[in-house]
Amino acid sequence: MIRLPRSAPSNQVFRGLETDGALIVEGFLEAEKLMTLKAVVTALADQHASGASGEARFWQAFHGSKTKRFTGIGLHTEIFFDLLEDELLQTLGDALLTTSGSQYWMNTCQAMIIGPGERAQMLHRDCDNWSSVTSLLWPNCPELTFSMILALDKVDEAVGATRVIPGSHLWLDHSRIGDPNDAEAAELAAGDALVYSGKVIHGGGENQTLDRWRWALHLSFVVGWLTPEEAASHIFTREHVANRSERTKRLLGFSAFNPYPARGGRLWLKDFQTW
Ligand SMILES: O=C(O)CCC(=O)C(=O)O
Repeated sequence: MIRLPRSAPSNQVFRGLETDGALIVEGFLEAEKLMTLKAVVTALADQHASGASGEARFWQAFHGSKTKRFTGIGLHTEIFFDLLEDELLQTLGDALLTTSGSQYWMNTCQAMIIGPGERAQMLHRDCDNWSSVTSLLWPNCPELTFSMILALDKVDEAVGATRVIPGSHLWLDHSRIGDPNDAEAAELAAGDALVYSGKVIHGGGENQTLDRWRWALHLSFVVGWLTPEEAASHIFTREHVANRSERTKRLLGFSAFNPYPARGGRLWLKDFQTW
């Protein structure tokens, strides 16, 4: 898998995504912020049980019965907002997600803490969250979403590193879901990030350990004309975003969608007005 230092020019990262569909950015988050973020997520994890409670069987299996997942990280730390403003993520988002419309949302930001004994997650493409679009347009589907998995601690294969099939974003057959034997574990040092296209086949790894958790944070973005996974504007209040940038407001759903220069109507309006 391609590995680039955080200092690499963003066009190299972009090219890596184009060729492989996924790559590792080493040292994505600086040590001090990483320590704070890890402390916040660890404290929150204590308040969350493993498994997807009260959900349909598919989601129980998809999320993992021994895995803790939770959102709303930005209610507890400013570092969430720093990530939204991150220069590299902004450059990638602008390059990848604005070809089919001028704006995009945060899709979700969630802790993904894979517990000891968890089975490997099924391989999948994140863009199939919107499968009614992907199944119609594949293989000519625009990029709908891209994601980052940020390691809050060392993430090795044994603990459940994300498994990726590099190049699978270019497969012509949408029904081809890949062979787990072809997947590579994206091993990360604390602070490294796996960045990947919504089209690339991947899945959380099996946690083969008896007592180690896979500490990671997922952050993803989605084009502005689709509904994001997480209803951020129902999690954060107007006060949370009042003094923040237009970008952050837009990412979290506190701003209308204007499709200019692509064709299409304005969306997410208030009484026919953009806001
Ligand atoms: O936990 C991981 O490494 C990946 C999880 C994932 O791909 C997902 O839940 O969509």
